[in-house]
Amino acid sequence: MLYTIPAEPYEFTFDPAATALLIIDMQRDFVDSGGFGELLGNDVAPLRELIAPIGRVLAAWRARGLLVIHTREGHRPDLSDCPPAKLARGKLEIGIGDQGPLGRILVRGEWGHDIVDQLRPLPNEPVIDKPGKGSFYATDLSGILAHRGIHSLIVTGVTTEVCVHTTVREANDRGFECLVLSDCVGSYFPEFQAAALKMIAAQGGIFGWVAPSERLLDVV
Ligand code: C5J
Repeated sequence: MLYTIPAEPYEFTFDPAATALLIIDMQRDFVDSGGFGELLGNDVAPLRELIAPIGRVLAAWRARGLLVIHTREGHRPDLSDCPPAKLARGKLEIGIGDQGPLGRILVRGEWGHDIVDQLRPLPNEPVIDKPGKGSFYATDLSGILAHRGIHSLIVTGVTTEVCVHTTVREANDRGFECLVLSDCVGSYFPEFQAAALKMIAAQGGIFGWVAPSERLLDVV
């Protein structure tokens, strides 16, 4: 059965059975006090505001028995999958792999690397550990989506202009139709949030569609 909801730049039509909810990088390192995001000098409050609306979409999606996929940005403890350029970037005093208040920053298995309690994955929900910003690069996401017959993605998470955008662009080039939920993606920078959302729906939906989560919750 197909559903159609109002969106920018025009209505978004999807088959729930062929659609996955993607929750990108809702990790303590990005949204909690003491995490990497805050150590970089950012205010994490705008990102914490996403937990409630994402939680509502997650609950609705789970209630329908539909596919939920979570991602986490991070690296092996020996950092062998982290490009030296990424490690060096920013000339940071405390950066990837270093000990921070929430454990070693963006290192798999550490407290800060994991997803916030409120959005904790269920055992049947795939968690994609990605070394990059995009969710497709160097991961098995393509295979998981192909095996489930997924061709549309409902995209949520952080940050809008970095990992959300990179993922949506990767997905778009692979033929997926992406709906980005405007109140379920967030940035540390309000001006980036506004521009990043505009860029997705511009030029006839060059990367996809944008709508508030209530439009989706009206139908699922
Ligand atoms: C960043 C992300 N911002 N998940 N990662 O470095 O967007």
